[in-house]
Amino acid sequence: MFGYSTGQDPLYSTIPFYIGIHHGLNYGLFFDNTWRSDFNFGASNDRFSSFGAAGGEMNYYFIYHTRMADIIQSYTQLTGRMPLPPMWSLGYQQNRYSYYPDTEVLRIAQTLREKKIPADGITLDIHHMDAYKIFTWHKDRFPNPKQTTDALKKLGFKTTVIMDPGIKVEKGYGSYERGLQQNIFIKYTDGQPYAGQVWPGWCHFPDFTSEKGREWWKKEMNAYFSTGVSGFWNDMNEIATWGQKMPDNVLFSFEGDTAAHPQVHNAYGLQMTKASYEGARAGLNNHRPFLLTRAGYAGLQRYTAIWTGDNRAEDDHMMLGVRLLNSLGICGVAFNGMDVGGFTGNAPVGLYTRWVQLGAFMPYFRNHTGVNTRAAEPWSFGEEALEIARNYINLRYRLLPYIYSHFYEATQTAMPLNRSLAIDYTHDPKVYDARFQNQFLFGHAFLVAPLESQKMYAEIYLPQGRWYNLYTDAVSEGAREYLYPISMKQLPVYVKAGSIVPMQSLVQNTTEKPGDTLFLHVYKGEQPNQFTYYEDDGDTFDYEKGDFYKRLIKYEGNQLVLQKPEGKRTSQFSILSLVLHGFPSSPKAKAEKMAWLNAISRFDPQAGASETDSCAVQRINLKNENSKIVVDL
Ligand code: NBV
Repeated sequence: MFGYSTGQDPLYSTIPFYIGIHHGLNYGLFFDNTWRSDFNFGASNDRFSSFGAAGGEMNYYFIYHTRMADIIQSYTQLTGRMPLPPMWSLGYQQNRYSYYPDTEVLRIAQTLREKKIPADGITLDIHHMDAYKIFTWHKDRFPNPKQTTDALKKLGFKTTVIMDPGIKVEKGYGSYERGLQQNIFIKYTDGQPYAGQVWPGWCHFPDFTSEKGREWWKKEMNAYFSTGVSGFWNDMNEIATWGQKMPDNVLFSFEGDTAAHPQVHNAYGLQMTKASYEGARAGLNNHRPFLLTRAGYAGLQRYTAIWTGDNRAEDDHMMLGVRLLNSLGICGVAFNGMDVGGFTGNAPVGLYTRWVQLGAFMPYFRNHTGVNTRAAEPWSFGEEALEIARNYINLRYRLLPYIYSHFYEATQTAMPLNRSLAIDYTHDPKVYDARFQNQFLFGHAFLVAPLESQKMYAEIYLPQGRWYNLYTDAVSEGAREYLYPISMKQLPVYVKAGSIVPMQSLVQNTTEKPGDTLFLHVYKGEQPNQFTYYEDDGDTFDYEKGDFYKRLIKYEGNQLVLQKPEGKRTSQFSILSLVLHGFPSSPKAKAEKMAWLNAISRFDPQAGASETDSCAVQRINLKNENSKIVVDL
């Protein structure tokens, strides 16, 4: 599905779940069937919707709740929730198909540092391998992989490698020989292993739907652990082969209940991510692995993040991508992303800039581009684009306490980070208006309005409530449409009144300490609100043994209440700086807030803080502060 079209369906993954909204009611429907399935909405003159599959049982779950968030919660009670991701995977990721040799990878990492573009991850695409053979390294391009990943670690980067399912048919290639010997490849009905052509030439494919196949894969992954790799990217796992459709008479174990391709196709990618996640978890010594996949099925969130594959460097792909991510969020997959900048083709500078701005508000933030495209690193589009990209990536890093706390929420309730407005404003018809359908909330606080790069005017709908302009603090009333001129330098973002947004000082990567102060931004509002702040080491599974710091923060009327913290950990921050937006202010407080607003609006001084906004700042010492704190606002 290289450079798929915007109307193309299906793409790579299958999640047979949807939420129906009509007659003022809403329900979820999960069709638990891996066969090729069809969902038919609106093709029956709006009289009814229908769904069905080419085989299997008519096994579906009807979920009713009044709140859409509860439907998502119930659906993920059935299919599972995501584990906490490693903190580094929430930072900026630099990709290309492909960075090689090792010196080029290091040059990219070094340049990100020199140009002060915060980043945490670098990804090695298929050219890192010897003749595209999975679990190998190219001898000339990466003669000493451990040395390379160590050098990257020193610079504050984690390395992710691509792992496709195709195992090259080649005598003497260890993985192939062991696979044959252990009889783990999928087969035709006559017992001959199925062969398909991919990068390495003819390949066999492991049967991830058998315990034996997964165990084999996990052992093969050992090849990577000694080389210091931290992330694993499962690509081509639909299974994709050159111009071929896998025949129906290919058999899979299907967990001991042998089944043919049409029944298994949709589940194969999921089971590959299961093997990869379990392999990585076993091999990384208590460090949390990062997994990324292209294909999957309902429940993939238990093992992996997902991205939307080979999009095009075109405006409508950026906008479609936003809707795909919002849909994935509704379907329980909170950790999702798209190729920022577009995979095929060359983004013009305006499009690239908009896309990076949006990337700062995507759960997984990766810049990636195809093999024959122009360079797409943030410095490849001129000084102005670089400055804008840097500012939004900076904002992303400042927001990490907010983002991480929301990931924690996703592990508990599956509430996604990127929230279609349909989740909170389900019965407001305006949120389904084609003019506003791309708008979304990033966490509970930010409303993001994606706009095509050529647009000079923004048409925005703010749902009920009051909304602060992120850059100026100017307040707009909700339940209204707005139309105003925009600049390329700023992506329209609003903060909902009543929001609680924890932020930190700027770091260049997530291993750097963000100083001793947590900045807690509170936006005055009429409705009470609460937020669970969550912190842990961001790296290991020790949180499972209570090594975390969690604090419920409540905002009500004129009081902010920080409940007694839970967990064995002390916060990494010893000072809490309250930055109050929309409250009566002292001149000193105003100066601090102005400095802050100007910092985030630096690239567009015109749009900086306005003198008219009121604000306040208070400092609270968190050291040894283990009980409830009440602040009068
Ligand atoms: O491994 C190469 C690419 C990868 O960069 C891309 O992100 C994947 O979606 N991969 C597809 C293989 C096919 C590229 C035409």
